Amino acid sequence: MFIDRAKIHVKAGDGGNGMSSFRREKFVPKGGPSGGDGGRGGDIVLVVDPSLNTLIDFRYKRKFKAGSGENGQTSNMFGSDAENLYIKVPPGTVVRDEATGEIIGDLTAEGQELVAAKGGRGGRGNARFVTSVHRAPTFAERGEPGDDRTLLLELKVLADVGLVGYPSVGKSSILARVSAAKPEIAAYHFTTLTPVLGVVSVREGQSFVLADIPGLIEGAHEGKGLGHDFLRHIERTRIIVHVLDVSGLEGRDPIEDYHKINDELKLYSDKLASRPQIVAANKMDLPEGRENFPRVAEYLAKQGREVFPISAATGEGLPRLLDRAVALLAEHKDEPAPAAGHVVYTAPPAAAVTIRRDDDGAFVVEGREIEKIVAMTNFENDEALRRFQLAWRRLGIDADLKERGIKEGDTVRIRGAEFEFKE
Ligand SMILES: Nc1nc2c(ncn2[C@@H]2O[C@H](COP(=O)(O)OP(=O)(O)OP(=O)(O)O)[C@@H](O)[C@H]2O)c(=O)[nH]1
Ligand SMILES: [Mg+2]
Repeated sequence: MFIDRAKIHVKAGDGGNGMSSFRREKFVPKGGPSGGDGGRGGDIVLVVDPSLNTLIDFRYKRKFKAGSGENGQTSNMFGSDAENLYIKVPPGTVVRDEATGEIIGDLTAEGQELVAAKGGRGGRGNARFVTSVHRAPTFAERGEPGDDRTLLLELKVLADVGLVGYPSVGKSSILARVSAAKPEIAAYHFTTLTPVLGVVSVREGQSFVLADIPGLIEGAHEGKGLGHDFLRHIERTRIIVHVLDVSGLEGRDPIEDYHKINDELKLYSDKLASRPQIVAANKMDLPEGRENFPRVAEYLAKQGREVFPISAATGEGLPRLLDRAVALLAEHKDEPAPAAGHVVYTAPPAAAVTIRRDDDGAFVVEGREIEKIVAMTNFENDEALRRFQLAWRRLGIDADLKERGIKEGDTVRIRGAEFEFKE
């Protein structure tokens, strides 16, 4: 089966905790602070593997977690960094952050990488907090939590040339004729339910990827037939070969078909409508095809459209069509533009702190920065606690809480931790 959408959950590694320790050496009465930093948590990195062509693996494995950094140690030893976790995806994978709906990556080229979730940095050990006035700090930071998010993956076929047209006009028959692909071919509509790719070798060293795209019908742009799903795929082809059943075997007029399909492309997006397009007038082996062809050809010529009479059944006319496709591809080398090589996802700016009440009356404080600070603070240490209070004041949370009517002794919750409010 061809799976072209998947939802996965990724959790980057947490940073290791910083260490709080003091040197103990022979003959040195009082050693200085020597706690090392924690190591960095592993990133979650998506990487393009051209040997894949579906997202099917994500049906079975949907959760990914990178390792945490090692904790810092005594004697100024740093914890080691965790390894990144690489997840292989097929070329043509578009990555969205579920929470914001924003596209965070468009992975097209072999080896292209996207850091989809950043590992947390290691907490600093107490040796890092020495200042001229504070020679023996006893506190250390905890590691920063790694990013945690749900990603929506969507595979859009990447092909040089797309076969577009009504059902049963012979798109799959063409692909089967000119490549080694073996799409299903049958007289009923919507035989092809998912795109099929084939490599077409025209002459020595000249080849391109041809996509057989499921048939379109009127109303496709609003979801009729197989609709949107496949218009999406056409978006990623550089050239469109519009296939018409010129024999009118099914009682439709090929000229009307031509307009209806182009209207659908246009209604879906102007970009699709303006993509280079040539017409393949198929089923020329049938007498009705030969009869209709002059009229259709004349009409399309007036529209400024190149048209090629072909028969997928006999192979007639196909070499000329393919030669023209190769020439057009050479003219339109760099569309659609490939995405940048390496993209690092940056989290949205720390949203302002929000405060809400829990059912039991407790005040719940939410916000990326304060939650991070809570996670990195060791509350058992007085000095760490004092630093926390400074950050708390800097973020102006006290004032907000008072505005919401907080009183001495009320409960405040942040990221699972509970505090008692004191003036
Ligand atoms: N006589 C004749 N029949 C053809 C030709 N090309 C395709 N057909 C027949 O037309 C029917 C539909 O062909 P397909 O290739 O499955 O059509 P399709 O466009 O892929 O159709 P969908 O996948 O349903 O969108 C089949 O019965 C084919 O054998 C041709 O050149 N000549
Ligand atoms: Mg087909």
